[in-house]
Amino acid sequence: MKIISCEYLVTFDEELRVLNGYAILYDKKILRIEKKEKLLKEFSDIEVKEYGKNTILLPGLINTHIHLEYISNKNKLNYGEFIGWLSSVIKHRDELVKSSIEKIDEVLKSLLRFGTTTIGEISSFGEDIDACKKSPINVVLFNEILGSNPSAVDILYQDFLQRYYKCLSIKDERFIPAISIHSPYSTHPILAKKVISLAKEQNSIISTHLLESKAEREWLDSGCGGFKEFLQNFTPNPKPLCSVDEYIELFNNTHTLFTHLTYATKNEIQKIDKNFFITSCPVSNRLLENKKLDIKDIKNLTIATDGLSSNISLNLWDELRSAIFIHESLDLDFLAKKLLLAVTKNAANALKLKKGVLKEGYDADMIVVDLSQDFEDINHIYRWLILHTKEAKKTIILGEEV
Ligand code: MCF
Ligand code: FE
Repeated sequence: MKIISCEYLVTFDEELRVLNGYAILYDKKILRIEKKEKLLKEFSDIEVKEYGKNTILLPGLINTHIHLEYISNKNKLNYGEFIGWLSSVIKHRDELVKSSIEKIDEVLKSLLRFGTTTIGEISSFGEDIDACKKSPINVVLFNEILGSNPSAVDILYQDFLQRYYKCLSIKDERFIPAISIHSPYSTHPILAKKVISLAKEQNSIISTHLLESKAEREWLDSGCGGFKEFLQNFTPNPKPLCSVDEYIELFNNTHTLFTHLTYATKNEIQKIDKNFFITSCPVSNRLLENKKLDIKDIKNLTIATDGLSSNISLNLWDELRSAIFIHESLDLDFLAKKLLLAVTKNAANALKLKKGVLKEGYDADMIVVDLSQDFEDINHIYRWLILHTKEAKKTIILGEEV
């Protein structure tokens, strides 16, 4: 058992309490949150980490959607329009993945420095599994499946199963296998249904991309537009594999994160928000199609970076700062609080983890941030955190400093 204290504790508990002069007693879990003096008196002989003025203790950040197999991308991929980007991914995929693999260890270390303690990794090829397993970071590894050709379903499913079962065999408290169904334009419903029934059997969570481009909207609604031309490269006379409603329905009674939704209607967003989780990647959406999701009323919102395939940084603090400027019509303090909840408490719920809140019984995943200046008004703490934080002074995962 150890004790940690900072000037402020930003808890993200039910009342969103910000505590001053408190400390936390923890081992792998948060055991107690009490006034500092009281804990120090009661536990006089255990290790105490006291951080001084202007320091803030908060739950470790959770990035629910990231693609580590694409981290070597800088300027290979086309931005501005989705089909152009997708074509460039297909063109450069092999070289990008090959050169990314050797960098994953270093990037995971950098995430820990930033204060990210958990990631939802979208794993397209399984080349990220070993590095994720080795790292002290918590990983929910979403094994991706895609393929629109019904005659290839069996081969694709077998390849997916191999990766998924490899993950199951090395599962532990920090490495949790999950499933990613790429998208409605790339994945045949037969394949999607197969893995959804496996997800139900295994109680596994699912992640999927949906409605992130005008072309995807047009394609699913009417079978025309940019996707028709694009898909003709792979199939003669392509037709949409399902409608938006049919796609969403496939996921009924599953625990699923829907990512992007920038071209979803208000109605679709409400329906998804009621039954599932929504991940927004503001920078990725800015770069790929310059469209933002209206996040104001979304309840089950998580914010993520996506990969360096569509971002310039995997630092969640950078993403939150960008989101402040992208969602310029929202009140600063309302937005800052919403964004921080989206990378702590909501993100933990979305990944089905008992994390993201400083509360007794929750995992001791915590970060210390130093704002190095007295607060004029503690009510603005969320905005100052986002505007000024670049990395954590200390990162703790399951009670261990990393
Ligand atoms: O989230 C972004 C944009 N939307 C879709 N896919 C990806 C993103 N970043 C990387 N990807 C990957 C995806 O996992 O790109 C490939 C998939 O493997 C596109 S389909 C050939
Ligand atoms: Fe993605």
